[in-house]
Amino acid sequence: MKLSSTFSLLSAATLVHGHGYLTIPSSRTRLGAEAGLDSCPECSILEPVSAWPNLDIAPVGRSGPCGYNARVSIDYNQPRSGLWGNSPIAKYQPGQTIDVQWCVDNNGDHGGMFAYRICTNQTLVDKFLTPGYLPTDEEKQAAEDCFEAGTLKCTDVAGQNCNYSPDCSPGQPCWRNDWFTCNKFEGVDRRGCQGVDGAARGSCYTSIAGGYPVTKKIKLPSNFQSGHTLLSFKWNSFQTGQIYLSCADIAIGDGTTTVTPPTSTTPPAEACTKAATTVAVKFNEKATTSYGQNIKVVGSIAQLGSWNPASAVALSANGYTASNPVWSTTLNLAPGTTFQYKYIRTETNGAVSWESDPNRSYTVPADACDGASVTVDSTWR
Ligand SMILES: [Cu+2]
Repeated sequence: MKLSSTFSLLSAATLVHGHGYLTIPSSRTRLGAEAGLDSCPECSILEPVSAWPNLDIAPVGRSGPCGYNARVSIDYNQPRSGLWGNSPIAKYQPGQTIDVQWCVDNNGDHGGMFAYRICTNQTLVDKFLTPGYLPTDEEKQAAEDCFEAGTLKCTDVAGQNCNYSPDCSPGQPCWRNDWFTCNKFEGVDRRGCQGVDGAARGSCYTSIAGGYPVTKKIKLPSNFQSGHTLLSFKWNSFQTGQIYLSCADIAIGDGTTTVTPPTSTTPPAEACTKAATTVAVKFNEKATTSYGQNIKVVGSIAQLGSWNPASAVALSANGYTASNPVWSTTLNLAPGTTFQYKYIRTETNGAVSWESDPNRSYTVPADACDGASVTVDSTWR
């Protein structure tokens, strides 16, 4: 039986649910399908919502940044032991440009725009990495807001063609090319999202009518590292009031705090004539203080008072000026020592104020040569 194109599109929207999910890197949704748990990986839908023309006004609700599949009752915001969310499935470097791909089903190519996002607030992301823990709707929304703030712009990739949506008009909120766009929804040639790659039907897996891959490049943040974080994918439908979300567990860098070493610790071309037994670690903390206040450093190792403010190491204000209010001290620490620390501010009456969370952390260079020194600069927070 031959249906009019309008009728068949409406059927797709109302009778068949779902139509896109992140495939490269492997999303939790893809892993759910490969494990045989999720019979329709393209069916994680946030609906009904306002998906167009404003791309980021819809509350994310139960779907969260990783998606909820109501058809099979799987919440991808919660790790599942042995299957997803327990460890990164891909490891990248900060600032690396990578290929990403999602898959759109032939029956549900609703056109529209899509984005890839990184949330650099590890505390928010950790809610989605905790075994056995299901994030609350409030935690899902807080993370979603963070992911939206961390949209990886199409325009960040040199040479990538970043167009405006042919289904959006100048002046509308969707008129932006930091997001990626599908082709024209009702285009006669290479239409919709499937037209972006123009690949053959079935080139990627969907359960309903065969999938078409949609491939782009994104540039990961250069100033963020995490041993385990999430890449979230979001597709806003043009045709229907639907948003599709999925996410992948990835690593960016080695997850340690990066501190720029001064030139004196630049790795030597040849081995040291003598390895260091201690390294002079200079702590510079910019903190504007008033008369009677002092800055100290306290941390997890004995040399830093084992977190006891009474045993904290006092910094000197010898280099302090109004334009550069720096407090300093130098400690000789063993190579390879790892510790956490914070600065505190003390008053003459003994009151102590701590810097805000999280704790700072540092590892003394393990392969330092004799006489090496390093400087750790920071600013009161
Ligand atoms: Cu649909």
